[in-house]
Amino acid sequence: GPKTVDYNNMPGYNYDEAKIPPYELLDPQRMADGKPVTTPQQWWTQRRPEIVKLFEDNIYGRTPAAAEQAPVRVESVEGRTPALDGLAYREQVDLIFGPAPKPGSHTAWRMRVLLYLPARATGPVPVIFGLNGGGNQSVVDDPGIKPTDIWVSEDEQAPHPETPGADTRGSQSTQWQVKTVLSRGYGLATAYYQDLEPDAKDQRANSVRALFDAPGTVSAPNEWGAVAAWAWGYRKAVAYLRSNPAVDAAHVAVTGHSRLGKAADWAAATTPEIGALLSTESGKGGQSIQRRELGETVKHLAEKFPHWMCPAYATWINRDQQIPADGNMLLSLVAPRPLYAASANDDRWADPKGEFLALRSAATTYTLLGTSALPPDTAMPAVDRPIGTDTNTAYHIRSGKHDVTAFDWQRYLDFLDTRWGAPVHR
Ligand code: GTR
Repeated sequence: GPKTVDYNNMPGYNYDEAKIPPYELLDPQRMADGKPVTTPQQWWTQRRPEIVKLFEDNIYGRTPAAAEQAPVRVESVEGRTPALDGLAYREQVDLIFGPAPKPGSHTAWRMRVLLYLPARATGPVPVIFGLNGGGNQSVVDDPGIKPTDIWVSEDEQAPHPETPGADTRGSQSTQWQVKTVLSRGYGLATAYYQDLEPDAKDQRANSVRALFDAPGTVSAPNEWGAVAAWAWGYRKAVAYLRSNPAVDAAHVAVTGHSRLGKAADWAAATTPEIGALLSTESGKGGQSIQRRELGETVKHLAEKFPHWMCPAYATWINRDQQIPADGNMLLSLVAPRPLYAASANDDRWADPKGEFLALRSAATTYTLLGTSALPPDTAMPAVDRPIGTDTNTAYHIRSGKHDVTAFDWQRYLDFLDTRWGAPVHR
């Protein structure tokens, strides 16, 4: 069977704060030429584009213009249908990206979006969108969900598509808290991440990436990887949601956990239409500080998941302290939009302190842009004590393991209530 890996006790990795090799935290407010950023105008026109390019060239790769401009066909799978014992309406659509599926490729070039809207809504509602890792049917036990095939593999190798079994219905309902979200007046939308790209190396042919190949882009140092493809999926889903009259287009938030947190982070960083980011334990290669050598390393990410990042990412193996684009810069790209970064205490692999330091550093950009943020001298909070929730930069470290829980969701919803105003419903 599949071997279990205990990421919090990996031999050969550092988990000791005292043993972190010296590093310098990158400064979101200092240009590559050393000049300080002092005005919002400088941020928007110079420093921000510079940071985006650093991420394109070193971390996630560049999403081809053809992919950004690609027309998406929306095909209804199910129109508005009462669901969840009167709590919600359910809608399901396919976003079609390409022509007919390639014979034998098992991919359909489409992403199936499941949308729940609160039945008590009196008008367009704020919606939270996140890619899921278990198939749409896993987020809540609802026999009306029409899942796509899920890609299954042992040890993340050679996956094949399989129709999800009945036992997977609602199997991730704790991680998604669909009913809580709906009862608080928010809509919840999700799609299966492997609709976009199967999460294993050498699956490029089955990825949406294969739809947008152009001469010179494949295997270029800055070729986009799977995380960028998933982020692109976030962007396309959000564009669809914002076109849906039941959705309050100014208030669409995204969320993601772990590897999908990395995708949500990059999506929010590069998509101004995304109204808020709720980032759960996206760790190294996401909201954590890669320069801090604690827990996961560049080497692990680049070698275990060679399909996630751009080819140039591997050039930073064993040079974590020199990586030119880091989690604090990633989160700074979300400014001035509401941002909640969440860690878990028993998630040493992701380096919770690094996640906190990244959020705190990103907060300086919020301040530059004139919006409320955590002060730079803020200390790491105690476990289960959210901070910054009355500003646009919130953080907590929850007790427990690498996961998404009811605690995380309740804090996210409280935060959105404060930032956007609680949704009005009957
Ligand atoms: C791990 C990986 C982490 C994180 C995690 C997850 O194997 O090392 O970076 O992405 O998977 O997605 O749960």
